Amino acid sequence: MKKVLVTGALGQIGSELTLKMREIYGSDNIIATDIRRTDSDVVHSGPFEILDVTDEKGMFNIAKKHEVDTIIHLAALLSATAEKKPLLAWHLNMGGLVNALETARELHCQFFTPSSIGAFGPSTPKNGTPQDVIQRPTTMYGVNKVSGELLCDYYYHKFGVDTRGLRFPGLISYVTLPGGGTTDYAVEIFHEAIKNKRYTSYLAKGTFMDMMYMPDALYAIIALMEADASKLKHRNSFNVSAMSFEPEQIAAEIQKHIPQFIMDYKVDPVRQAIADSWPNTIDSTCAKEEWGFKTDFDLEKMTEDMLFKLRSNPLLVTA
Ligand code: AKB
Repeated sequence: MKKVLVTGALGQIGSELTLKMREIYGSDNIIATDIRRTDSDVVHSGPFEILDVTDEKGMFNIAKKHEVDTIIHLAALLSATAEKKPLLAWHLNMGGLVNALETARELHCQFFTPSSIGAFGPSTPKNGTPQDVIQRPTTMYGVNKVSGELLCDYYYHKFGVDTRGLRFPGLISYVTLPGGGTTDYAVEIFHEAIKNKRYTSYLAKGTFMDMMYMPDALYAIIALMEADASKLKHRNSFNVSAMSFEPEQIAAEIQKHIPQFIMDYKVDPVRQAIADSWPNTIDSTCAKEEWGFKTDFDLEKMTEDMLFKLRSNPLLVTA
């Protein structure tokens, strides 16, 4: 990765990954793109271009102009929004991906795009979900993610594009809020705990899902992209997880720091159905064995760090 194009650079992952990669590879070498421009560090700390990922020519032209050798394609709709707007999700998630893969093929770029625990479905084993296992998701997001994994493998086998991917769990971070995901509650709960000392969970008690703190996710993307290709038996996409919990457990962890914090429930049937179709815990063994995946944050350490970071930067707490 010498010169990298990032799509969706103002999103939850992009806003932190762009800055991390600018630290490592040099500011001028990370070309951030998004559909809008904001008054943000990503826009001000290095090259930034407006890009709608459904515009194939636009993407190709930006990649060619900056002579990139790597594309990190992050722009996508998340699960709950995709379920509300399935055709838009297909158009954006699959159209954007195929445009990014075509650009990578034509310009001989290395390629990364995230998959998700959403690529699994109700017929997948729920606990310790293996790397290679039945994937019959019942959501539009899941259909996009499985199709995306297959398409990336196809570009690798057919055209030799060096495609790599991770099946991310819910990502917890304090810089940029996720938007429209099923796992978003695990971020919202921190903001509400600090502001109002209470939170209403839209997922029911006992709903376990995999999660990961953003610093571990950034490390995982960079480590996978830097990994020796000859060691990779898998490519698209590796199971990666750092923790699995249900709403009661994260609330209890927050209560250790904010004893007055209380949580109640008002279940949203759409997001509950999506969560119920996903695994409780996935198995990251292949990622550990093939490229040394590791994590630093468990539920306890992540909670402590999230509360510390949000309390010391009140502007980051949502109004
Ligand atoms: C979502 O909830 O849609 C995402 C994901 C797990 O892919 N956070």
